[in-house]
Amino acid sequence: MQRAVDIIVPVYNEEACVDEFVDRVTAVGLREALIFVDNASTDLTVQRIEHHADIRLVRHDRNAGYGASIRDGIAASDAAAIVIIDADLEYPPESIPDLLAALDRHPVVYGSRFLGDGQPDMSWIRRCGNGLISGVFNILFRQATTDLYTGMKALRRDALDSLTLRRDGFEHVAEMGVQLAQAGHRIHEIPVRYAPRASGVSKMRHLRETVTYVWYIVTAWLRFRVARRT
Ligand SMILES: Nc1nc2c(ncn2[C@@H]2O[C@H](COP(=O)(O)OP(=O)(O)OP(=O)(O)O)[C@@H](O)[C@H]2O)c(=O)[nH]1
Ligand SMILES: [Mg+2]
Repeated sequence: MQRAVDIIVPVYNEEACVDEFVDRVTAVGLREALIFVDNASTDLTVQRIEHHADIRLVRHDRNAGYGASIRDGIAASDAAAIVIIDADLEYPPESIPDLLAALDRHPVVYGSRFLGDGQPDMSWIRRCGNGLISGVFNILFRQATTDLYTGMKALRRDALDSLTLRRDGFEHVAEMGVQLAQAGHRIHEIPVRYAPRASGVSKMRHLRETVTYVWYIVTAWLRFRVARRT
């Protein structure tokens, strides 16, 4: 029987977060929906996941990138809907039911860090980078997102089926947003409470990443315009 939902969790060197993450997803009654995708972690992440013998795990034998992890998680699922959520507990697993509730009315629901009361605990450079990425995306693809680069979202199968994802790295996020918009989906957002990672090490170079993603969005828009004219 088709599952109602699978929760895809990309994970790379997050040994400190796995147990708490599993406990918190279990507490909201969604443990059996979990699919971890390990991206060739070099710490004890895999052992921590395998300790929970009932939980599904997809493994990469080399670090294939965040986008490749999401693709492989999607390929491992035939559920009617998927949730994608980072493993590092920056996004609360307790908000997954809220995403799923909104999915009843919208095929695509993103959890926005910028819609709640007050501003998230985030440096100004990250805040500006996020604003720039979402702003450029909104203007070019006629959307109204506040947080395109959120690490927490949910998609119904009809929206998933409109995607042909190819990007291996974090530009996957821009690729998914662009393809959803091109397929005519409106990205609906709900507020999620964001807390910067309390454990593990940040691997992001945010300024460089922002330029890369904005460039991806602009060139995708140009290609889309050219394709529509020919
Ligand atoms: N950085 C990184 N994360 C990966 C990779 N593969 C999977 N992940 C997971 O993807 C999720 C998002 O990655 P993060 O490094 O937390 O990205 P971020 O939230 O923008 O950056 P931080 O501020 O460091 O938390 C986490 O659950 C990672 O464990 C990878 O190759 N690199
Ligand atoms: Mg993170």
